[in-house]
Amino acid sequence: MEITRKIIHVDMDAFFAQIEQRDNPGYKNRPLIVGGPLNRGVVSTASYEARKYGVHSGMPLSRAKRLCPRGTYVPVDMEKYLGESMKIREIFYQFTPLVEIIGCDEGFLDVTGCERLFGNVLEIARKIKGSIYEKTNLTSSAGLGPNKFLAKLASNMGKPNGLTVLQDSEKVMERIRKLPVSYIWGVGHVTGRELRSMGIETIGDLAHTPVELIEARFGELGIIMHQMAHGIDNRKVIPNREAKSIGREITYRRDIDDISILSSTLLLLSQKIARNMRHKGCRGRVVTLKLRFSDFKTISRRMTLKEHTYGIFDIHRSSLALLRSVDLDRKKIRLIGVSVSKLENTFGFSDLLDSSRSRDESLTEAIDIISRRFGEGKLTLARIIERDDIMD
Ligand code: TTP
Ligand code: MG
Repeated sequence: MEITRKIIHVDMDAFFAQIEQRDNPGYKNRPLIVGGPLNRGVVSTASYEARKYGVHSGMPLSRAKRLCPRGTYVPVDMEKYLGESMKIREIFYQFTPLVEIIGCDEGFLDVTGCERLFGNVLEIARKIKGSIYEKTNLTSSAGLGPNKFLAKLASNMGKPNGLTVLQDSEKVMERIRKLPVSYIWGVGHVTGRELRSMGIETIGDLAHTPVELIEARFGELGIIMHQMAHGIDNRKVIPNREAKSIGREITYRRDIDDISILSSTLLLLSQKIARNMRHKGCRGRVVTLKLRFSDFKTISRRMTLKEHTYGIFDIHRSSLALLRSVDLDRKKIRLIGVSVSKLENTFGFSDLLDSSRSRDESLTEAIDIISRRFGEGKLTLARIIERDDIMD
């Protein structure tokens, strides 16, 4: 019998804004907008008081000022937020090593089996929230669920300062079916609009639509979305601290000797790895290329870079150089893989600290944002071709 997992998701409330409100009593209970120089004129976040005016993260500051002219506007003070972020992380690790940190203010904890040590899951979540408040004077929201999707949905539902449980599978569907479909992971503006054009407005609508219809329209992602609408999500909590390397590999449907296809594949793999590294908040310094030939002989080649990176083109350039160093004469390739190791944790801040970011990394971020907005697979680098030759 499979054990039901116990996952807790914790996310700080209006993180940057709450810190500023804590440190400046005059900002308390007032619309406060944090953004500015470092973030090139966009809102980083807004206090819940400011959100009532329609102000949200990512919005141009000029627009925020029109919506909320009487709000207080303060610049980003990353150093300060980083310090608070570290304290929160340390608290997570007091409960379990199975912590997956996302960005600067949230994390998943797999506390399956921790009950004997710390009390039941609800008790653990309360303790985490309590410790965070005690150490930082900041409120957070926690969600409990049998998987990552439901845990994150739960923490979102209770914001701010909430503690929401979506553990009992019989009651879960009742609680989530009326929520807009945008609450499903991976459903952004474009997918949301397409779903609505199919008459699917809520999670319940999606759950009741035959999976074949969703798959026909959205492919693999459709199947995953449909499962989530049923409260199913099999992704594991992947502890950041344990990741030694991040890699991807691809087996071709037919063996390949065309260098341009191999190079394009490396670019595709580099894109996926770069995105994964960015999400995990880490950079790496060693790039390894793995090749399996048609006779199943497998080799690997590695190189150390001058600096740590999560940039697509750094990874691509290095893996391509490694490929060129291999004698491919009359050989065909069956499998190609790239991995990046010697990882260092940037604690998810590399995307926020402009000064620590190389141009390649900025490009990685831009591609990442665009891909998310337009949907995975729809928009990809022009040089990623021959997708039909590729089998994951
Ligand atoms: P979030 O957790 O997405 O937002 P939040 O903590 O401000 O508010 P919520 O209560 O809804 O969780 O992001 C955490 C911090 O990351 C946020 O305070 C500021 C920063 N951030 C940006 O700088 N730009 C962005 O586009 C987003 C979404 C967040
Ligand atoms: Mg938050």
